[in-house]
Amino acid sequence: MLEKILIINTGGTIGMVHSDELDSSSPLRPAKSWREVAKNHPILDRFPTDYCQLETLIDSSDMQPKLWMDILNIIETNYYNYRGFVILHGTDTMAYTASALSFMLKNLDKPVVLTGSQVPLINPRSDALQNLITSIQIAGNRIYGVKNIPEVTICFRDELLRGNRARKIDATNYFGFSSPNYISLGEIGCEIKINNKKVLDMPKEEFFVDPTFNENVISFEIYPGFNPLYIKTITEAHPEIKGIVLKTYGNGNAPTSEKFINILKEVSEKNIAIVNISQCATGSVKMGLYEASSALISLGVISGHDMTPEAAITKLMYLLGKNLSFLDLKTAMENNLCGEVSL
Ligand code: ASN
Repeated sequence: MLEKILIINTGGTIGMVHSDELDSSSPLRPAKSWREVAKNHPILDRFPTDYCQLETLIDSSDMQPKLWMDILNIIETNYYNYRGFVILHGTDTMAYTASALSFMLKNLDKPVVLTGSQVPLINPRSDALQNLITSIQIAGNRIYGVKNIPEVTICFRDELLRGNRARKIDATNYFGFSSPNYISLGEIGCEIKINNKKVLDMPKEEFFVDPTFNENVISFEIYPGFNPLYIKTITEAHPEIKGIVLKTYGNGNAPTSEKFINILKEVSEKNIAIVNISQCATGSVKMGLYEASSALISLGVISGHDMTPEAAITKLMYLLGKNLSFLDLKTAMENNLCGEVSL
């Protein structure tokens, strides 16, 4: 039985130090090495882990699809040597990385748990230690009596969330993340209680990495006064753009003006996929429920249903990388790939 968990460090607050060691109000930057920050926590040596890190540790604001490929490479190379994987990651873009990995790690049959913290591990009041140790225990599953969770998850504070359903919702408080349209996979209190019925089934086929990706996607959030000409101008100036994620109102409603509709028509005639997701924190796009979304249906706008923006953007990038026909792209986008959407 494989005992060990591989910790993959990408950076983030969890391993940060103050740029001026003597000034605790100076900006935080990633430490050069994990040892530097973990040395005061010998308890971490008690867990059966190996450690590796990206070439450069980053604030997750610098996360890039290229680094997702590096993470995928590490997982692929080490997949059969470890019980599970814990990815240390900054909270700012953790939900994007979790979503992207969920689409590209196919037939995952072991846990990939992302975690980080709101306060660096070196700070005495940090939330890092609890988040890290719980993540190691979840990734180590049977060793610690936790069910095997064959998914990409985010473990933060007192919840285990499906990665492609999670959002960073708080920049200050320790709970940090939520999964607005899907129930938590687990509650983390004195015990770790897994909501078994909500966890993805074990895959029947063999694991593989599917790293197709086309990042030429742009996202627009509409608001009263939004000038649709911006969509036209930007897509004309950048013909490489292949997909738009449009954050609309409520159930997927958008302005009905001729100007707005005509511009979307022009854009979709250029084979740019337009995905409709809601600005609301919870609930789903239901095009056709109101007249204010009926025209979008006839333009071939794709429904993002109740996907998070992070899931919709990374799923679109992933599917665009496959050079599908428009119809196949629309079908794949509107259907469930790995638990990211409720139908
Ligand atoms: N800026 C940090 C990051 O995303 C925030 C954090 O990790 N709490 O890397």
